[in-house]
Amino acid sequence: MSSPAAVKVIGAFDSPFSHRAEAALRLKGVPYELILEDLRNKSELLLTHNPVHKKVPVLLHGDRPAICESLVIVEYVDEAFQGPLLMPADTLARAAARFWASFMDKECGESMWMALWTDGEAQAAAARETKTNLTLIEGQLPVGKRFFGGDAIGYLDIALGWIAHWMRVFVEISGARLLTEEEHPVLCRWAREYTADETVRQCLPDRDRVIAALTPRKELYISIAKAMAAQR
Ligand SMILES: N[C@@H](CCC(=O)N[C@@H](CS)C(=O)NCC(=O)O)C(=O)O
Repeated sequence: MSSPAAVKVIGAFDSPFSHRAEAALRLKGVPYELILEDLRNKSELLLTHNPVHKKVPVLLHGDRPAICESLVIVEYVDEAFQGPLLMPADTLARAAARFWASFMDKECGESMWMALWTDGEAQAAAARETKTNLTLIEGQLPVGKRFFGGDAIGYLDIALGWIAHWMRVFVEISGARLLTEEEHPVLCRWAREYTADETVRQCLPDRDRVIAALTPRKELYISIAKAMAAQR
C-alpha cells in the first residue's frame, strides 16, 4: 500500500467525474489537494497530464505518471491505499460492478442526455429508454442493502453518483422528468442515502451553485444532443 503523500486531483467543481475521484479518496481516508481547472481555458498542468482526452479528473500521486479517467482513478485509489474496500471482494461481483459502471457511462448516459436536451418524439423515445435503463440499474441494488456496494458505499455507488446528484440538477434545468419516486422508489431512496452520506457530502458541489453554473450552457447541451441524434 502506498503513502497518501502528495495526492492531487485536477478537477472541476461541477464535474460528476471529478466527484468520483474525490469520493474515492475521501472514502479511503486519503488527504488530497484539489486543483480546480477552468475548462474553458485549460491549464498546462491538465494538458501535460491528460494529453489524450484533456479532461478532468486527473489524479497525481507523488511523482508517478498521472492517472486519467474517473473509473480508472477509483480503482487505482482502491488498490493503492489502505482503507475500506470500494471494489467488491468477489471476482464475479467486481466484473458486474465494472459492467454496470460502463453501462452508466455509455448507454444510460447517452439516453439521459438525449432525454434531457432533445424535444418531440426524439425526447419521448429517449425518456422511455432512460427509464428502462434506470430500472435495470435499480435492479442491481442488493435486496435489503442500502448501497450497490452492500452495507457501505462502494465503486458502483460512486460510479452512479451522478444519478444521485447531477441528474436532479439537469432535470431542473431542462424540465424533463426522468427519475421519480413513483417509477423508481428504490433508486430514489438510494440517491437520498448516497447524497446524505457524511463523507460523500463533503465533495458534492452545492446544488444551487451547479444550477447557476450549468444553466447558461443549456444551448450548448441542446446542440450536442442534436449532433448525437444525427449520428444515431
Ligand atoms: N470519461 C471521462 C469523462 C470526463 C469528462 O467528460 N470531464 C469533463 C468535465 S465533467 C471535461 O473535462 N470536459 C472538458 C472537455 O470536454 O473539453 C472520465 O470518466 O473521467
